[in-house]
Order: sequence, then structure tokens, then C-alpha cells
Amino acid sequence: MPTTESLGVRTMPKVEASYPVNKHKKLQDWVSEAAALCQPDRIYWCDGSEEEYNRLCDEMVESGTLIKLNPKKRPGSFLARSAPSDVARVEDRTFVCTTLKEDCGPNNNWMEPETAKIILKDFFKNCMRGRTMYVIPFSMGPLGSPLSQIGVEITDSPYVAVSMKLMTRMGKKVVELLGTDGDFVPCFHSVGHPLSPGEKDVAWPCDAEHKYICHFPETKEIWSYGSGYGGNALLGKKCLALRIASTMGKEEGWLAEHMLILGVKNPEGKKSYVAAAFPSACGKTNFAMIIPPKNFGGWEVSTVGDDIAWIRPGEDGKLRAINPEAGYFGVAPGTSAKTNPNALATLSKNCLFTNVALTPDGDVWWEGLTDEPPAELIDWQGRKWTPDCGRKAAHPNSRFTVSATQCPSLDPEWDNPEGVPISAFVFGGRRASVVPLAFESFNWNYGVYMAATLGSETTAAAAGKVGEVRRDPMAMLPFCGYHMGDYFSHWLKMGHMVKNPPRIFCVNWFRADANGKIIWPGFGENMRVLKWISDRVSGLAGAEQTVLGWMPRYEDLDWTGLESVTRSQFESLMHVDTQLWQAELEAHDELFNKLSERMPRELLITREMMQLSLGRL
Ligand code: TSX
Ligand code: MN
Repeated sequence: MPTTESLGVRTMPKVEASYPVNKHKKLQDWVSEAAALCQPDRIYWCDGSEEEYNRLCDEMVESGTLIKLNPKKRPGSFLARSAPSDVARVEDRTFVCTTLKEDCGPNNNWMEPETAKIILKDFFKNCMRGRTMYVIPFSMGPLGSPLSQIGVEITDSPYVAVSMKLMTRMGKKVVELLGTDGDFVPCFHSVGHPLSPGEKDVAWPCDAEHKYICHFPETKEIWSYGSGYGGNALLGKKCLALRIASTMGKEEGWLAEHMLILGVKNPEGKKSYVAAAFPSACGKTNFAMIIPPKNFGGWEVSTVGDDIAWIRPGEDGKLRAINPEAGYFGVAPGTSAKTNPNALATLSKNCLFTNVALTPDGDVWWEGLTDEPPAELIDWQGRKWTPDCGRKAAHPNSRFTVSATQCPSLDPEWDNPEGVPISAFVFGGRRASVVPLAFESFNWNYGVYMAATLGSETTAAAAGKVGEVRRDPMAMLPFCGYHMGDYFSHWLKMGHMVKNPPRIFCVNWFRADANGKIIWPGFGENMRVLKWISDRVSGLAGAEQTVLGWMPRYEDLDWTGLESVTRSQFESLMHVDTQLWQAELEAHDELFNKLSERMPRELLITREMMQLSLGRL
């Protein structure tokens, strides 16, 4: 007689949960359906406890996925080395699946939803054989906050499970909050590396050939196959909190933005909050954790978030924001006691590192951590490394994953379910010329124009020609889950929906002199610009009106304790070259033409008005 096994039919795998998980029928059905498709050996419901976190880490040390770091140097911390083919988000394998292709826009790769599901179901079939299927309930945002969203990730990666514990509010409490019929975003993930009976696992399983990161904004679902890394696999972050949430925001009247949130307290104790968007390689986490210069009397900066902000109109006519995340998944290289002392302190314990180098005494190292590299290391691929070997010790996209609660500058309101009131939006790019150090937009629509045309120059780290300007509207180009033209319209609408919209500022820490040397000292010294922004909002700081907007004059910035920037250097930092700006506006054509079918008229008119006013000079 044929056995059920020989017929290819398997019974349901064993389910393990330390708490009741069978109250929510839709969730139950989805988990059962996923298990029937993926055929894991075991289903494990995460409870989010410390005990569970430690157990999963220990199991991964045992299996070779994690290396335990020296507890004297880096208590409670681990190193993971990914497969060399799985080191970053895969933008060309990331899809937005809308019924109509027009709705996803030229800013996204499109697949028809039913077709995508047919293709992916084929990959998901039996893909968890020999593995545990983890069910990870998580909240993006404070538990139970009206601004939060719940997600449930199904994955066969224990690395994802422990990362979600660090990055979100995860576990049993979320299932309790869901009750019998609460809404959640299903986040379906597999590394795509099933094990046949007796097959030995690898340290970083993934599918080296097939990767799909699919978003279904119409049904609010995420399906991700083939990668175990970062935003491809930790589905609460870029997939849910940006791509799916941006669509929710458009439908429901709020914003899901790629922004840090920081608090600024002046010496009188008055606090305001700023949300800021920067494209990659501009030092966003460094700015989120900025420490004011010495002698900068009484100003304090605190961190609400370093990557994502969910923003909605509050009853007071202001926009209120939460950080949907509960941890930092930051780029390690360049992080040091000089560039970001708060981050370094955050990383001192209970930290999960990925693709950094290992020191002989069981600690971590990456390019930029110290001026002098250690004499020998094990590099991110597990090979012997010496300073003269010609290779990077850490992968340029190597990461730390750590709970926000360890950040010394963490804002006391970071977990407030009501969010914090936003007084200013800041947009910054890396521009060697054209864009001044700081200016304030004339009004909402003009500010949206500046944000929509945000550009940043490519650095050696990014592919493409070095120094080429890439447009990255609101730093959202890879993260907006719908047509970017509709997104601009939504931004225009949001400013007019509230009585007191935030003021909009643009900054550029990277302006260079004729020799290509960056003029502004940056880092903690950016506090001088932040103080001006904070004082502008309070009506305390002066500015002059120019064609670009309101700009600080030399005397409008606080120069206490800074000798390295002369008045003439300040003039260079602020100089607006009419011809270069005319060329800049011309260059905006490329972006606007790509989005022409859905470009809001307001932005086209703003461009014409700018061209007219520049032409008059
Ligand atoms: O993060 C940066 N910020 C924001 C800090 C709050 N970086 C690093 C960018 C790469 C991720 C910066 N780099 C900043 C900056 O403001 N400015 C610069 C350019 C710069 C680099 C080095 C020095 C000065 C400016 N000084 C010395 O090397 C001594
Ligand atoms: Mn980011």
C-alpha cells in the first residue's frame, strides 16, 4: 500500500507555541496554508521573550550561522556572515504588483498580481523542507497606537526571527492585540533553500539564482523569496513600513516616509521635533544621533528614529510622527567614535553584526572604525586579512542590528503612542556644487518641489559614474509603493490638510571648494544649522530672502567655538549661481518627463515661476 509520504502528501507539521495562537481564524488559516505549501518540518510561533532570543542565537551558533563575539569585549553580541551573493537589497528583483501597470509607476518594477503569485507559489512549494517555519507577529510602532500597524512574518530564517526581535515590537503581545479579527499585513518569506533528508545546512542559506521581493499594495501583502538579507528579508522595514505603508498613507491620508526623527531642545527647555530625509551615503544615522559641539550652551538633541517616520495630522492641526521601528539596522563602515559616538555606544553590547570583520580577540572591526586597522583580521567572507591585502575587511554594506533602547540619545517620547509633533521637514543631498548649506522654502508647494527634485551625487560606494547627480525624490525612489507622480500630489494635499504644516528646509553638508575639498566640517557642527532651523520655527532666527528661499546670513548662524569656517568660506557655502540654478531646473526635466503622466500641475508651475525669477536676475 502506498504511504502518504510516497504519494507526496504530508501531514501537518508539529506546531510549537508557548501561548494561545488559535484565536484568530484568518491568521490560523494563512499559517496553515503557508505550511501546506512550504512543507516545513516544524512550525514555531515566536513569543518575543529574552529566553527565546537567547535560545535562537545559541542554536544559530551551534549551526554555524552565528559566531559568538568575545563577551568581555562585546557582551551578548554575534557576527553573521552572509553568502557573498546575498549582501544587499535587490532592487531589480523588487516588484510592485498592481492590477494596472500604470498604478505602480516608472519608479517600480511591475508584475501582474495573479501572475506573480503563480510564479512565487511554484518557488514556495516545498521550499521549507527540513526547516522550521517561524511565525513572527510584530507591531510597527508602539503597541496599540492608532498610528501603528501589525504585521506577521512567516519565515524559515532564524536570523530573521532574532533580527525582528531587535527591530520591532515582536511576539505574544501582538497576537493578543490582534484578538480574533484584528488586521495584519501577511509577510511571507523564505530563504529558498530546502534541505533533503540528511543534507547538511550551510551557514547562510539562500537561493543564489532566484530572488523575488513582491509587494501587493491592493491586498496589502508581501511575498519574498530567495534572500535572507536586510530589507529583502526583514519585511517590516522597507517592504511594510515604506512600500505598503506609503500606499496605506495615500488611501487613508497620512505619510510613510524615509525619514529620521530627532528632537531639539533649546537652552530654555523648549523642545521641537524635526523629520529629515537623506538619500543613501549622506550620514542619516549620524545626523539622527548628532551631539552638539562643546561650548554650544544648553542645546540637546535626542533620537526618535534613524530611518522611517509615519506621519499623520493630529487634532492640534500639526503633523504627528512615530518611528515604526524599535531598532537600528545601520551601515557599519564609517561609524566611529568621531563620526557617531552615540551609535558606537549603542553597539557596545547585545548587537547582531552582519558581514563585518572579526578581530583575533573576538571583537568586530570595519573600515573607518579606527584610523589604523588592526594588524590582522578575518574578513567578512571568513578569509585571513591584513592591511596590505588589497581587499576590504568589512563588506561596504555590512550592518549592525541593535535595539533602540541602547541608544544614549534616545528621546523620552520615542515610544509615545501619540507620536511627536513635527515642526520642520529637512531634505538633504550630497552636492559638491549648486545647492547651498541651508535654506528654508517660501511655502509648502515650493518645499515639496525642492523635496521632489532632491538629488545626490554618486560616491565610490555606489555603482555608476562618480559625481553624477541621481534624483531621489524625498529619498523615496526605491521605497514608494505607487506612482511617484501620485506621491507628489499626495504630499501637496497633506500640507494643505493641516492648519500648521511643518516648515520645509533644504541642507547640503557636502559643498566643495574649487579644489574639490568639502568646505563644511559636518557632523556635530551641523548643530549650527539645526539650531537655525529650530529658531526659524520659533521665530527667533533671522534670514534673508533670495530666489531660492530664506537663507541664513553669516550673523544668523551661531559660530561660537568654530574657527575653521571663515566668513568667505561661509559665502562660498551659501552662494547661489544663477546660471547653475537655471541648468539645475533644466535637469529636473528628466525626472518630470519620466513621471509626466501623473505630474501634478503645481510642481510644473513652480518650476516655471523659478525659471522666471532666475531669468530676471
Ligand atoms: O554623516 C556625515 N555627516 C552627517 C553627520 C551628522 N558624514 C559622513 C557621510 C558618509 C556616510 C559627513 N561627511 C558629513 C556629515 O555632516 N560631512 C562629511 C564630509 C566631511 C568629511 C570629513 C571631514 C569633514 C567633512 N573632516 C575630517 O575628515 C577631519
Ligand atoms: Mn534607509
